[in-house]
Amino acid sequence: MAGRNPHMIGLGSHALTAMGFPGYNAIVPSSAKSVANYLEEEGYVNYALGKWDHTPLYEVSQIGPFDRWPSNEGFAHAYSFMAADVHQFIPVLWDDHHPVEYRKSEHLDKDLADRAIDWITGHKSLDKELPFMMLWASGSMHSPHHAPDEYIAKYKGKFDMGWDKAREQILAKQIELGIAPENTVLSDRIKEIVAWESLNDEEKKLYAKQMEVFAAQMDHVDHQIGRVVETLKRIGEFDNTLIIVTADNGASGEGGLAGTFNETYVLNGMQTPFEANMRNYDNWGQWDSYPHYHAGWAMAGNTPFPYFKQSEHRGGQQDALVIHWPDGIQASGEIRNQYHHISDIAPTIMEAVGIERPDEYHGIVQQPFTGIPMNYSFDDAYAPTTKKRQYYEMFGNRAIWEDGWKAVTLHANRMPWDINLRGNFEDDVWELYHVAEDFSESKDLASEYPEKLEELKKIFEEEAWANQVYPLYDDMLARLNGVNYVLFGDKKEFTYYAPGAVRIAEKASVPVKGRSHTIETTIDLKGDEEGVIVSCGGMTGGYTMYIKNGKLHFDYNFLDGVHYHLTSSTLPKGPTDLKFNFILDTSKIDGTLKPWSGTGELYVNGEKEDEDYFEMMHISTYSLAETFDIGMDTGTQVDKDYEGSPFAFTGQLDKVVVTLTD
Ligand SMILES: [Ca+2]
Repeated sequence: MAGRNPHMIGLGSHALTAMGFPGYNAIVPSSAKSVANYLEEEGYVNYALGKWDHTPLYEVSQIGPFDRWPSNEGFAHAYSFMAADVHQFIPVLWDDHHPVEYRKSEHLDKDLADRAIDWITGHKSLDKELPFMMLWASGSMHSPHHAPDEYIAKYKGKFDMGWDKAREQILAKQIELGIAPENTVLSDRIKEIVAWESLNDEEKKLYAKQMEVFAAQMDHVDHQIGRVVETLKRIGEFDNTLIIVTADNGASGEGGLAGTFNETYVLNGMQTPFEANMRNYDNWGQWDSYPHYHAGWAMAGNTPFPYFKQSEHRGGQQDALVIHWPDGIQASGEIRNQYHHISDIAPTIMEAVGIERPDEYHGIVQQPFTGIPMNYSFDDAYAPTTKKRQYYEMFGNRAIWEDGWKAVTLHANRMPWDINLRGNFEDDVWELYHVAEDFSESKDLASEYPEKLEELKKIFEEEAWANQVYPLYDDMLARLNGVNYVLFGDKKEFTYYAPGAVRIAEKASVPVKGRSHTIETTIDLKGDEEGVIVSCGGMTGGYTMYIKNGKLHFDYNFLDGVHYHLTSSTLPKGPTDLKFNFILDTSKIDGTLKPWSGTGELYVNGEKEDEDYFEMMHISTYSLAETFDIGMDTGTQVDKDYEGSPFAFTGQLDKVVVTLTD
């Protein structure tokens, strides 16, 4: 949307793994406003729906700042989840600047299509001539892979052939359609992914189901996009609307070598045990799972390319792109092979609508676009590529493309399911591909053309320095973990007042992970109240303190397989002090990133009521989208003991004080 290289706008990494250098700070500069800002200046009304994931989470609250929200990035309206992903059946959403109340959904993609249809039809009723732009960013096909039951049923048995045969079938189809050249060689199976035929029956059964659910979700989101398209046809706006469809940067291998029923395993540096996945076989893809498929299916999804999302091999950076615009493009149903980059989308939109990038935006000089418009290719299939070169960098993986040649390195040979692995950048081995002839990066020419490789590496250096790529870093897990701590410095005491302290991003709430702490409140108990006092996280992990059946409960949910649960005896009436105390076990800390441990204690009026040793606790993330809430548990529930509602507290809750005691 910004038309500049990612490092030039502070997004060389991800807002969740930001660090204090210009290429990675997640603070998009005012000198690089988005195409939506520029169109808005020209009278467009813009709408954003679905995923909005580059705002640092500590800015996702009612106090902002809103500089990096849709409202300040050119969108008049937004209906979004401001996170990397979200539960599709119990979505945590923002409606402009307001948190949407707890609700269940048939499927979020349907809601996003419904809202798009509302906005388009309303807009065109009010002013037929007024132009609009819409960013419709589904959570699909990111994890969690959620689909309606009837869609999942449609794909039963459809992937029993396994990922190896699937790759062959997909490539054959790509060649038949003309998407891949006829001489395309399938890249080698990644050695970390075992051959499908070597799996046992139980493994095949689980992994086939994982892909069935993925396909079901894809089918469903495709149907929802179709509903929006049909609406444009119905109101006579189809031919006149420029539609651009593209996908995530490669199929994701973050599900690892067994897939996962709970994606937060990988976010805490762990792999999901096969048995834990198998326990979720029947509900895979339903509301009480949060799944991601086996990396073998991501490999198949990236056919014919090697590796996955995150890598700078083509498996992590070659995407399908569809551009449809009957009134602006004479060609129809054709294929284009010019080399372009995601940063070329914004300049293409600007050229299509006939608006030039302003030199200044609200008095601030604007960086030139690094992207190049693609419009020249609309009606000329054989026009030579106008792009000269393109660098790539993500988590230390690097590549440079120039004139049909590409040099690329996979940092530390790290796979996307192993985010804790680090290495020396100097030790990385570069490969060389002539992608103009070798579409799938199947033949490494590094030893054959060492001079060409050195020439490209030199160009990478030039581009890297010119685009704020340095310094490189690869400590993703530590950074993911660290955001929560740096936000608050030495602050020890956090007071949260009812009822307003809700929808606070996990990473912007009191940093209790790996810290001794207390959670305390005093309530004038009448005897019949129940509900959540404080919660953070949800079904994928977190903690919650609540009253049910006259007793105080504290539940720590570690990756939805292990719960540590404390319960008091029956509570007294009158003003009562309720306290959870956690003592970190420092003897288990050895400087490596592995789950924390410690003792949890529950107190009522100063008397200890229960205690337990919490053996496995998150080092990084309970959830990507769930929040910290006082007086309820929004989104999904931490403890299934009260599932199905926010379980709002029915008594008189004044405040909750969380104190870091280490
Ligand atoms: Ca929750």
